[in-house]
Amino acid sequence: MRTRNLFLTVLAFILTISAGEAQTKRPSVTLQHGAHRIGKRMDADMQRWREYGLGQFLHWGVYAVAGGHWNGKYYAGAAEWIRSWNEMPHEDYDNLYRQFNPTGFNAAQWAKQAAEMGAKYMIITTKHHDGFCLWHSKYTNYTVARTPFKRDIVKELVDAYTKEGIDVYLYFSVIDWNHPGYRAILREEDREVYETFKQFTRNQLIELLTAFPKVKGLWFDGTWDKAWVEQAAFADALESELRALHPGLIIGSRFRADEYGKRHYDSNGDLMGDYEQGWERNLPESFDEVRHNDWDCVMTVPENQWGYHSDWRGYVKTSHDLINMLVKCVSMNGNFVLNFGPDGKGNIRQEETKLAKEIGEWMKINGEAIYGCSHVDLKKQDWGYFTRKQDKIYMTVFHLPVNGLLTLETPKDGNIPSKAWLLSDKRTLEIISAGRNKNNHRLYHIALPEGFSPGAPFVVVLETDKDGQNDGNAYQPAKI
Ligand code: FHN
Repeated sequence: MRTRNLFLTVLAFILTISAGEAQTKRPSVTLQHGAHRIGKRMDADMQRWREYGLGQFLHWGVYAVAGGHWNGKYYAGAAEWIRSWNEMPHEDYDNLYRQFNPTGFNAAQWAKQAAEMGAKYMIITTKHHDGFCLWHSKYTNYTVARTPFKRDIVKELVDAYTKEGIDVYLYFSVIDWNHPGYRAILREEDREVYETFKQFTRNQLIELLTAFPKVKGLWFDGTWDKAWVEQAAFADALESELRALHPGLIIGSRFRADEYGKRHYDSNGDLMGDYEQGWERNLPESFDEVRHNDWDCVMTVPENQWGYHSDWRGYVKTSHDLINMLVKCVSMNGNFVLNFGPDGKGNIRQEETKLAKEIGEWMKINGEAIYGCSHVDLKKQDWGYFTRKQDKIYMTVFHLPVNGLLTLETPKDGNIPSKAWLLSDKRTLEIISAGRNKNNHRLYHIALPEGFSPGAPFVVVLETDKDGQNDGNAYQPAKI
């Protein structure tokens, strides 16, 4: 009897332990159309993507002709959505292409401006939700070929940006308000016509990759409709087909859902696609939020305008705001993609040109702290952000402390700073050892030159030394 009791106790103990383990384990659902890789994609193409730091987004289409107004009325939504506004009859919108004649368009000039801003990649809206194609698609008549302008804009942009050394990615909206088979929700009677839409989508994607073999990836949008989310098997097969057609192709997490309708992260919590594509006009607050994945953040200059709106209202970001976001992204292993919405004549608006110039000037001096840089496992400080490249740590400062001291904290066995200087003019900065905190982390102050007040974000470079064990400091707990 005692043996039996002992056996039951041991069994209960084992069951308790296993139940506890099961609770902490990741969910494990058998998926056919979930993530096909766990963890980061590590090939050379993806490494190149990871090192971009800064990109440019271009939203351009026939909506730029309307510029956020119709019949003298102001549209408060995002300009590229104006077709969905009650004040704009669909028929009017669908005829806008007849007025699309951007004679000021000069792809080489746009590419030069982007290069001077410091962008390493560009994403162009080949087709937004309205279905209008900026390339000569043979699968629809609703393309630039039928406008007075006629020229293949995607081709000109791919050539010009590639020539400037900027990698090109193609934005493609799965939502297509112009295709007769497009549906947001599928009723039984729509299934047949929706098949034509699926084939059309596949044809266009294959067409794009075949026509523009130099592009590096596809940037999908408009994939949230229930009708599309239900196409897990089709979209998964299509993604594989596109990858096979275009080796090295980079696709983010916004293309397809798994068979349970989960988007971006599958039902097991694994990222679907090569990087997380969920940060739009919004940045993660902490590194934990990005779960160690690659990711990008796409950002508008005003609050929410992607396509050209002639009348920006509300707060318009400054170059310092945007540089802050850029550095914050890179400090958490993300790329920052700044949007431009050229007007209906093919001109980039003055406000955007000014920002591009200011960002470019900053990047010329400080780009070393951005390109090829990644997250640093150091406690975030109030003055700004850390980034790292090989043996160098960069401190990009946005908030200058009144005492002129930039504090940093290194873990118990971490490297210690051995040399610090200003990136802009190489002036050496004093490193003051400031003891340890209650976690036994070492504290240091980097002393800025007397009266230093650059009026713009600036970068301090740090070299570190592993041999910091005998700095003579030890934390002495206070008696309280
Ligand atoms: O609806 C679009 C919007 O117009 C714009 O293209 C952005 C860019 O990421 N994407 C969609 C909203 O998520």
